[in-house]
Amino acid sequence: ATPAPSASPVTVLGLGLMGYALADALLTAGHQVTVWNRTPAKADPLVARGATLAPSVREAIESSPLTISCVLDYDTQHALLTPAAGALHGRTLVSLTNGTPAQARETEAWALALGATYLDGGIMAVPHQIDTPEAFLFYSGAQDPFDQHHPTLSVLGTPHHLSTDVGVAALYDLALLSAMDMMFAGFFHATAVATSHKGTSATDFAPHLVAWLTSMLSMVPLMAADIDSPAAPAYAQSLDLVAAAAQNMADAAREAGVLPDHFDRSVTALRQRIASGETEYTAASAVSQLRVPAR
Ligand code: FVH
Repeated sequence: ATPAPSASPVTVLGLGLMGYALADALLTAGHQVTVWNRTPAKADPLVARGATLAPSVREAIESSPLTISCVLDYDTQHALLTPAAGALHGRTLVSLTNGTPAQARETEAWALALGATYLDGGIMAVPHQIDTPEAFLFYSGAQDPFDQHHPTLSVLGTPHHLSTDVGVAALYDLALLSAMDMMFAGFFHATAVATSHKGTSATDFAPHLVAWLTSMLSMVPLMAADIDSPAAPAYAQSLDLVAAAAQNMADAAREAGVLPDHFDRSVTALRQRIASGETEYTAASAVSQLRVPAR
C-alpha cells in the first residue's frame, strides 16, 4: 500500500499470524498503529518499524478511535475486552476474530450497551495475502462506522459491507470456510484413491484434480440460478445415474483401501429418494436435502 502518513490511528489486539499481518499492513500504509498481544515479544519487529506496544488492552483501546481484534476465538476476545470495556465508549470495535453469527450479535449488543460502535468481520485471506488484491473481507453491522473507517479497512483487503444485520459477515465467512473444508476433504480423498496405484504420486495427480475442479467451478453460477428459479432447471441428472455413480465411487474407494463412508451414506440417501418416487437430481433438490426439517 502507498504510505499515507496522515492515516488515522488504529489499534490491533492479537498478534498471531493474522493479527501480525494486519498490523504490518496498517504500518506500511502509514497508520499510527498501537498493538497489544498476550505474548508481547511478538510485537518487537512491529515496534522496530514504528508501532507502539501498549502495556494493557485498556491502554491499547484508548490510543485509537478504531480497535481491530483478531485473537483465537470469541471467548478469548470477550475475556480480553471485558476488563477494558469502559474504554470502548465513543470508539469503534471491529472483530476479525472468527466466530458464529450468534456470537457477532451478542458482541454487537454488548458493544452498543457500552456506547461503542461495532462491526463484525470475516477475513477471506491467509496472512500472506493481506494487503494484496486476493484479499477480501466481509463486514456487517451499522453502515456509519463502516463508511467512517473504510479507508483504514481497505488497507487490509477489499472490504465488502454485506448487511446491517451484524450476523451476516460471520454467516458468509463460515459458509465459505465450509466450502473450502469440503473441497480439501475431496482433494484428500481423491488423492488417497489415486495414489493407491503404485507409481502415481500426489504431485502427478494434482494437475488433473486442479483442471477438473476448475472446469466444474464454472457450473456454480448455473446451478445457483437453478436453485433460485422456480423454472425448469438447466442442470438435471437422473437420480438413478447419480446413485450408480456414488455406488461406483464407494466401491472404488473400498478397492483402493480407502474409507468409503461418505459415499456409502450418499448411496443410502439417494436410494431412499428413489424409493420415495423422486426421479431427478438437481442443485435445488441437493440443497433442500441438506436443510434440517422444521419441527
Ligand atoms: N490464519 C489464517 O489463515 C486465518 C484466516 C482467516 C481468519 N482467521 C482467524 O483469525 C484469528 C486469529 O488467527 P491467527 O492466524 O492469528 O491465529 P494464531 O496465530 O494462532 O494466533 C492466535 C492469537 O490469539 C491470541 N490468544 C490465544 N489465546 C489467548 C488467550 N487465552 N489470551 C490472550 N490471547 C490469546 C494469541 O496470543 P499469543 O499466543 O501470541 O500470546 C494470538 O495473538 C482466528 O480467529 C482465526 O480463526 C485466521
